[in-house]
Amino acid sequence: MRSITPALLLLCALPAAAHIQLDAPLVRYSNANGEVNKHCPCGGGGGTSSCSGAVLSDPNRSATRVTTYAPGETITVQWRETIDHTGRYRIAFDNDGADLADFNAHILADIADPSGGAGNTGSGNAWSAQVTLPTTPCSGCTLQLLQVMNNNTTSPVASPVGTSTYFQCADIVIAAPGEGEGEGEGEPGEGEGEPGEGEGEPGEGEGEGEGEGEGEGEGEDHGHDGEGEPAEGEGETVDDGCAQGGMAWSPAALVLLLALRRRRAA
Ligand SMILES: [Cu+2]
Repeated sequence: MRSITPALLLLCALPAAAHIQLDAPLVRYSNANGEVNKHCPCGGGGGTSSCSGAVLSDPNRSATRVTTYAPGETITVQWRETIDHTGRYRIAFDNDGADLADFNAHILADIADPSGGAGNTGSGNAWSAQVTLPTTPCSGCTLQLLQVMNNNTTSPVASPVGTSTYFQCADIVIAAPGEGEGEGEGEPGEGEGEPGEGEGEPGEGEGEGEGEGEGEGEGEDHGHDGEGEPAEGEGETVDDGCAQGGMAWSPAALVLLLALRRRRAA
């Protein structure tokens, strides 16, 4: 037996292999440095893999590893089963934070995880599932993926409490296009459309730049939005541009500014 113990310890100690790795949306805790699966409810932080302790929430939301979706959007969740276990996968949602009770109350998908390490995509151990997000915007919401090791592939998991489970979470935001972060730019944009036309007034830098963009038409909107329709939405259109394509604005603005300067020079 002595010879076995060291071997088991070695296996358990190998940190590199996770049980599940959430690839999309971006996971809260990077899997780059080893497994982050064993703490209820998000894999890292406190809590136990059986959710049996006092910790059933994880307040460590990431400030930067966040993915934004539109209300009611259907998204594709992708993950890999890096250590095979038989049971269920469950994808759940919490509209405010990461609390097990809330995840249990808002299950988006529950999928059989048969024995064997094959995924459901036809590509190795890769899995994917589509889920539809709620229609209510939220700024601190969380998506949770569970690999429940209960050898039961037929019964959905109402709660992982008491069952050996592996966890991953993704910090997300649900925002109506247009509401976005509403950066400073957003508003100018709106104040706008008309000014744009009224416009020409050359004078002021950015304000106008944007003004014109819209005034004149969709052409430009598309330019920074990438999305055609918005052009008509007027107010919102503009917002879209700023909220989602913040970076796209710069080139457009620069072009306009350059154009203005040339006019002045001319
Ligand atoms: Cu295991």
